[in-house]
Amino acid sequence: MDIEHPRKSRHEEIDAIVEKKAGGVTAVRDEADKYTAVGAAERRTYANWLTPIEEHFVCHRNDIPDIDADVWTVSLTGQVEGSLSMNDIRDEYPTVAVAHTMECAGNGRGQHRPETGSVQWGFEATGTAFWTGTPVGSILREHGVESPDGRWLTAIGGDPSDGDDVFARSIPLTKVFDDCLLAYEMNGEPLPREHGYPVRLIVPGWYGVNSVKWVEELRLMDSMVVEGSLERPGEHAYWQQVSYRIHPEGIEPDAAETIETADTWEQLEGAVEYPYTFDANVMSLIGTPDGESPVSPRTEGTVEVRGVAWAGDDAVDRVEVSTDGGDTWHDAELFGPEYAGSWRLFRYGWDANPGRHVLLSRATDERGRRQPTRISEPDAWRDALESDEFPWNVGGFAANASEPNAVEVTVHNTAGTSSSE
Ligand SMILES: Nc1nc2c(c(=O)[nH]1)N[C@H]1C(S)=C(S)[C@@H](COP(=O)(O)O)O[C@H]1N2
Ligand SMILES: [Mo]
Repeated sequence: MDIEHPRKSRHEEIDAIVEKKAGGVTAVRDEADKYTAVGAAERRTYANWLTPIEEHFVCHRNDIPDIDADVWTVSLTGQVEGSLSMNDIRDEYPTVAVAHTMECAGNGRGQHRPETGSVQWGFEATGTAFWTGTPVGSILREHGVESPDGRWLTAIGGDPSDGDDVFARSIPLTKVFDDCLLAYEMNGEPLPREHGYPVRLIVPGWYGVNSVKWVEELRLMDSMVVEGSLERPGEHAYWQQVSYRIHPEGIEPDAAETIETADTWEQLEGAVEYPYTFDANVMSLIGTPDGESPVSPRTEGTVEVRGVAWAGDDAVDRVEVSTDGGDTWHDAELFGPEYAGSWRLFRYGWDANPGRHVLLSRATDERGRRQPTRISEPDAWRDALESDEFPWNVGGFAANASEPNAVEVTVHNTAGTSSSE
């Protein structure tokens, strides 16, 4: 889908968000000029567990809708029927708060060579927030839906489309019953407009695209959304079946009604021919040192290397740090808050010598899957995995290679000497 005349308001919207977030985020290059995309402004965001709203990335395709929460409703359609006001959502059901590491499936796209189109994210399109809201499972049970039965729930955004596509994403009902929520608060604040006000879906541990903002309809179906699934005009399945799929150049993936596994890595390993971006692949980022200024060891002689590591629905089992560009690796210690679907902090006491060093981190999840070293050449496709590489793909999705996220650090003084930092 090509939009030939991007709207002027794209830039106004980006400028307004950057200004509102007061230096916490910056605009990200988008050649096609189609997205509102801002990312964490500094690597240091990834030295802390909770991402403040002002440092949390924003990504969406359409204009932010102007919504009056007093009259907004979420309709239940398909195999379930109902209509919920914001008061219903807030007052008629249990309230939960979940920690969720949200990563845009396009995070790391800018690391693909040759470049792929769209938003050139480095590593800044990820963050962890607390989201407060109502379990979608409670709403569905109250409306007579007893069990998943292999079905799917399609969430539809109320954002006006600038083409004729509808922003609709389908989530397996098992996942919905497990832990999905309709969120109306972020880090204890009312949901900001750009993050989905007044209500959004949160799919814990899954790529950001699944967490539909400005939700206006939840449709219970036997299959994922395909063209013709919805009772409304427009293109229904673009965001599910065309975009956000992982495939090599020159391929137009077929639309599937259902798939065996939503685990993105399992799909990449061959379970699905052209994978859908659902749960997040194992990934890690160093937050400090951030490479912006030289560091000096603490009195006992070490520099603390600190960062975050996550693995979607899976737990992080291990994080290793290299301080010599990947030649040797050392186990880091995991610490801090531990919640399903959100990242862990890690730290490593680095015995640092003066000079310039290249620092890397790589995480392994509880299933033994480790971040690959680099992104492959364009034609490798799946074979890349066997050479410890992530398959270059034309949409630049789900990349989790360690090397492109390296940080170059200068160490000034050795232990015991005074520092003027
Ligand atoms: N309705 C709607 N929901 C959306 C989008 C969108 O364009 N429209 N973008 C998705 C994508 S691609 C991402 S990465 C996340 C980003 O959420 P955030 O802006 O709150 O960080 O929202 C998702 N939800
Ligand atoms: Mo995204």
